[in-house]
Amino acid sequence: LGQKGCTVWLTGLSGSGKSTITVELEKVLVMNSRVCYRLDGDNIRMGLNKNLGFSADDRVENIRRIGEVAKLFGDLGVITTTAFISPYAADREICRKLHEDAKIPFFEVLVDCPLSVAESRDPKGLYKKARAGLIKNFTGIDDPYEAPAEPDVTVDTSKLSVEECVGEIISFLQSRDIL
Ligand code: GGZ
Repeated sequence: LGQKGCTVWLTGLSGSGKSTITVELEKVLVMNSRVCYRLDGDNIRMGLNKNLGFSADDRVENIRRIGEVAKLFGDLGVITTTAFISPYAADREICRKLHEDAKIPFFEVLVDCPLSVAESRDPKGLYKKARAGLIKNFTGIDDPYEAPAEPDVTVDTSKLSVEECVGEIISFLQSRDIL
């Protein structure tokens, strides 16, 4: 493609706003004539990873495969955005290392918001089910979320609009000469 690829890796709780942000971020990237691809539950957990659930082992494998796919796209010159909870810090570090070894920039974006806010959004009613014990190992309820200690970008979706969050990420990418 003659363009430099990179991976913009969003991490955050269910309902934090990762997917919404990547959809809008992608529009801005496309307007800037960049080739990009969005990885999210709809195209990964329904396809490549449809044999995986939400046990600790399955989440590790989910993230590992997503990291490998993002790296391949990056090799091709694509800006890949990912919207997965990716709750475990060690797995995100493995993905970062994978990219670094392949000389593809990897940026971690913490999509931050208090659990109470994510839970009040509850678009699919999953938090309610998790509180009722109908879903086990739900991130933030009875499964851990390990926020990155040093994210490249942090956007707080309880304070910023979607446009403002996207603006923060775009400014960051400009500061790194990606855009
Ligand atoms: C967390 C779960 C669970 C459990 C189903 N824990 O709001 P959603 O619905 O669309 O986002 C959540 C999505 C999380 O999938 P990821 O691939 O991002 O997770 S991970 O990175 O941890 O592998 C939620 C739904 O799947 N979901 N059960 N137990 N989220």
